[in-house]
Amino acid sequence: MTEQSGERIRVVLQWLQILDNLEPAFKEKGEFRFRSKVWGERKNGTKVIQQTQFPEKGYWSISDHPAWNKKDNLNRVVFEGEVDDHLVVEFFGEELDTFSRNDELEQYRREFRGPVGDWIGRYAPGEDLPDDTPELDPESMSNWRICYYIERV
Ligand SMILES: [Ca+2]
Ligand SMILES: [Ca+2]
Ligand SMILES: [Ca+2]
Repeated sequence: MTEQSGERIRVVLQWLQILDNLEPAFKEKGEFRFRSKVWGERKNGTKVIQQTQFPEKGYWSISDHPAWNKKDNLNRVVFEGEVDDHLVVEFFGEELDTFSRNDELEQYRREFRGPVGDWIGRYAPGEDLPDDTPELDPESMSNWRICYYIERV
């Protein structure tokens, strides 16, 4: 039996943007921590899964002021590996609070199926629904937005 070989890809987070800092109105910045979970089922029945956490230590102070609420140029590789015809990209974010439970950002999840070539590209707010309702784009969530790309390695 020959080993069926998949395609090697990389998923890279480019930027994220906070629309609601999940803090009381007088507080300009929230303390954010993020993680990603990217996984796929292989044709041989196994699963590939890679999880990352960022920042590696502590948190990022991010404002939700429209002028400076973006963490740009992250270029963070959240997955690099071989896949066949299935991939799920998930991002999670939480805002740390000292005296109460941390607040959670809306969870991001997007599932890709079929030929890998169909997924290669950039995923950002706006490009799925360019005309009418950009707020319904999957990368544009209720309290944050993300942009990443999937590329062949
Ligand atoms: Ca909070
Ligand atoms: Ca806080
Ligand atoms: Ca999009």
